[in-house]
Amino acid sequence: MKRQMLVLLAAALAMVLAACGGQQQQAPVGQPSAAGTEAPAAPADATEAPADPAVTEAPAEVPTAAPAPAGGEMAQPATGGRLQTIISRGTLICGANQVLPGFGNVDAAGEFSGFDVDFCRAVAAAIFDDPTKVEFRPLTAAERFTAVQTGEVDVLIRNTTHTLSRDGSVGLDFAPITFYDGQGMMVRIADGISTIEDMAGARVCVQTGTTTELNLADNFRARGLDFEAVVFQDADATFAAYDSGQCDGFTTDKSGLVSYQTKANDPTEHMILDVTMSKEPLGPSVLQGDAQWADAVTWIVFATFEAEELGITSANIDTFLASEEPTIRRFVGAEGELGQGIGLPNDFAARVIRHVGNYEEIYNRNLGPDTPFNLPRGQNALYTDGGLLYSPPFR
Ligand SMILES: N[C@@H](CCC(=O)N[C@@H](CS)C(=O)NCC(=O)O)C(=O)O
Repeated sequence: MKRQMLVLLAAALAMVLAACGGQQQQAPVGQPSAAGTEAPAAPADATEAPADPAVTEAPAEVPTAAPAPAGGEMAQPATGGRLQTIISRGTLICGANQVLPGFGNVDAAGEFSGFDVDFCRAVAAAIFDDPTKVEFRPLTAAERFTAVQTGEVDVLIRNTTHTLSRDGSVGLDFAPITFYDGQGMMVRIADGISTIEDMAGARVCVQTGTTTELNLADNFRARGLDFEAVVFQDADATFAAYDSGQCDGFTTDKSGLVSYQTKANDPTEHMILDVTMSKEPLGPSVLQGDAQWADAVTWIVFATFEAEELGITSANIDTFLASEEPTIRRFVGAEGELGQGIGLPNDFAARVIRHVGNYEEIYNRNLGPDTPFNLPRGQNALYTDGGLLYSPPFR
């Protein structure tokens, strides 16, 4: 009965989205945006996503008998939820970025790579014991929330800031923050700009459908400065306009600035101001109302933090499998049934670490000293190293 109601609600939601086009309004290219009026990321009606947990939370039911994949125990989701859909399909569909080297990028051969992309692979590894069982769905800033709302993607892992409105009216549930970021500003060194205060009357290139657009207006208004936002729907077009001299500044998350600087005609001509214009905590999100699926993604992320804290890596994970230490035994699934409680195999964390690595490995592979970005860990260090990453106990 509850499931029937859920199906009806989902169908009604899909019809509303289809009727509305499910898209943001096209921002006029090259026009200043009305200050502080970022189009809502979702059609107004989509904000009525079913939120009654009594209706939408999957009850803990008998595990289904889906065929076990080669390599181990099958995830045991409650029937009917997103996790069951993914297992039946045999692949995870991950909403990703395709234009942001270091975070989410696609090469000429169609191969995706990046920090966010590795978290997609971690989720696939936990479910299928195979990090390749993931289909990447490239999404622009404007497209991303509709893709979650309509169920086109199972999870969105694409430099997306956790905000109240996205958690609330847009209808998402966020997993833990994987990258603590903040908005920054890129300018040409030759222009002699060293602070935002030097930018009175500046033209700033910014992508619509982002927190960036709103923060830009807030920051300049708070300083009493005039500016002209030159708004684009497309990220590469936004940067190209700046790079070709149409704007005095280009603003986005600092991670995005570092990434885009590598794409500039001459990266050495640009600098990133020493200012943080906002908090941009980036993390994976799923459609609100499927508590089990949200829990699964949440604990897959935590597993990468916990492994780093425990010193468990992709290279040494197998030496930990026979550990006598209770904390380790629970983490690798040698003891207890922690995975089962969230619909995953008990060794889900070991799978993630074996195939994709712990947080430090994921970070260094994509953003660390051996990459063009060489981003210091900063707030993205473990709490034991003065950062903000902290996993609750695996018990
Ligand atoms: N974190 C911000 C900004 C994320 C964002 O979409 N940034 C742009 C500029 S770097 C981007 O990745 N665009 C890629 C695209 O739309 O294809 C948000 O969640 O709104």
